[in-house]
Amino acid sequence: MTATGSSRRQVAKEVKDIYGPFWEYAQDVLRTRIPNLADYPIPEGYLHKEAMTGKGKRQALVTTDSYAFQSEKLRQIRTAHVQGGSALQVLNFVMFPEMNYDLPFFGADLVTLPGGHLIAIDMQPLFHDDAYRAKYTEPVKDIFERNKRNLPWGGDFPEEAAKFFSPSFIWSRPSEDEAVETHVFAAFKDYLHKYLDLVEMAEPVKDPVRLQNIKESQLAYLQYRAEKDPARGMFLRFYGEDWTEEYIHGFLFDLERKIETGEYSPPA
Ligand code: DBV
Repeated sequence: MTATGSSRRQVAKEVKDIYGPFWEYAQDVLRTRIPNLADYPIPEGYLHKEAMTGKGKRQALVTTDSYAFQSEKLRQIRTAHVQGGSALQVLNFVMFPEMNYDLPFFGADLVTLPGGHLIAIDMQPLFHDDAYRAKYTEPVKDIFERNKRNLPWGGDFPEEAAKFFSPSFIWSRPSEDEAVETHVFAAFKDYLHKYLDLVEMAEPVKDPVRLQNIKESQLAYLQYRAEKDPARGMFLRFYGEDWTEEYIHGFLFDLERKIETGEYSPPA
């Protein structure tokens, strides 16, 4: 059911779009720092989605907007921006490297719920050996040390997900909006620029064994995230099962599907 003009305008006026400035900033940086940045196809019906949720005073419009780009070294750069009033704001921004690079994934999961904010920002490693850590975790150490001072560790964390995060993982649950607008935004900018530095320096991998290892590690990450997406429950409530499963497997974590359909074959 689509909201009438007046109630949509009324809802929008009352609610702060806390992560809009993050995505505005990121788009500017992507456009200025990535050569030949191109649009990435977003499936029909997934660019913008909305639904009314809740009853009476708690009724709210929940919109989900999707954005996606691609470049020579980044197979998919995509964002889901969910806005559901003051009780729910989400920016999930992930960059997936091409399979002939051993680059980590850039992952930012910025979530605002009634109970407060949940922040996960990381360069998620493909491998956990010393050589890989020296290449992709060491360079992040300084910005990690600097930003974690203002963003204390977020506590409880799904054990099974730990292998997908690096030692420089920013995981925090700030309670004040002000901390998000200042400290989280600062960390977001630092990690975005550092990641694009690593992308700029990355050389294509030629060794067939290493290429196979990269493929297996990328697919393991994508499969985990598609299977255990913490937002699945939320999307199911708002938009139903068909839309949700297609959004997760056909856009948010689409590698397996793209390989199956032959739309993507790892660069030789
Ligand atoms: N998380 C996503 C996508 C989202 C999203 C695509 C577009 O991967 C939102 C939406 N994350 C989201 C929401 C919550 C979380 C929680 C709405 C809150 C769920 C709730 O409490 O109801 C990092 N995101 C989390 C959590 C972690 C992450 C650790 C808390 C634990 C949890 O609820 O599972 N990033 C996220 C994650 C991995 C990752 C789980 C796993 C590898 O890379």
